[in-house]
Amino acid sequence: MESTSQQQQGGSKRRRVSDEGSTTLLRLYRLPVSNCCSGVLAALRYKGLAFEDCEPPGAHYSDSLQQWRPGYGTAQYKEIVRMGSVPAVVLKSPGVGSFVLSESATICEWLEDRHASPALLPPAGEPERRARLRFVIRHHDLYLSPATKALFKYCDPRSRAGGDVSLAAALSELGVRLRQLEELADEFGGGPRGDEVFEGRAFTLVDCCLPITLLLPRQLQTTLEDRQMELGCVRTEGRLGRWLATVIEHPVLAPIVAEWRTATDAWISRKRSGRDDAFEEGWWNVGRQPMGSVESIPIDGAENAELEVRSE
Ligand SMILES: N[C@@H](CCC(=O)N[C@@H](CS)C(=O)NCC(=O)O)C(=O)O
Repeated sequence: MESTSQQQQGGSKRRRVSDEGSTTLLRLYRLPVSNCCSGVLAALRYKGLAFEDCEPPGAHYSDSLQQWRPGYGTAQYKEIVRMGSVPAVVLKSPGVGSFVLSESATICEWLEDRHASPALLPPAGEPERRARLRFVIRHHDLYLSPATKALFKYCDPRSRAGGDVSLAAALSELGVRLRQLEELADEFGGGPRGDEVFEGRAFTLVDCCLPITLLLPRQLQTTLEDRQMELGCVRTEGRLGRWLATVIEHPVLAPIVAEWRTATDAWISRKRSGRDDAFEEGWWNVGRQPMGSVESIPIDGAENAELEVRSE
């Protein structure tokens, strides 16, 4: 973003992509309950980029579901974002027009290409190191996240009535994917930063994109506790569990985790009620915090010196 200006204030880097009246505007469409949105949000905040923090337009009352629904998947939102999913970004530059992108991993990699510093991937000169991390994110997007989200419907007691064969299969699939991730996390062990960051060497896109998904099964546990939920939870004693417990305290992630917990707890209790009318207008904004301003984020360039030095 050529028009981006950088400010040094109190030792923190703050960069504006969007200023009132300025040339370039970055908008993020997201919802606080969405695990897929958290990675993009974390990457934007880590890089200190300001953006317009928006919900997808098109919220409505669904006659068929008999509940209020947020804007994703609607025709109105699809006019802006073809896939209809969140997260999505829109970059508006005069003379260039709108650039629209969805799919969280693609957005994160685009941010990395546009705003190389502070870096969230190893430099291009280390292709295998980059590829290993991107594999972890691909594993999350293709396998872990869908397996986790498959549990959502069982929060509603109406979905659990009449036998749990499909829930057992869903938990088993999630268990397989989690054990694969635990093995991957072990392979990354032994680096200079220990279990503080997934790679063991630097804070990367994996630290941005995975934590919320990994917190989800525990959050759902109250609902499904009598149903072998342990199978679908990260083991606290392993490297993956130690990393997860540490990384969610990172100043970039902590507010995102807090917002997500509030939103998700509220969503789960609605779902557990088994009542469609519990999903009243605006439920998807419970707990929502304005995240687009970067004023309060301590971005310490030295923190990721390992990536910064190498990318120069
Ligand atoms: N692989 C996608 C998944 C996005 C996704 O499934 N988002 C959900 C919310 S968590 C959504 O927008 N669902 C509604 C839809 O796709 O119509 C990504 O990482 O961006």
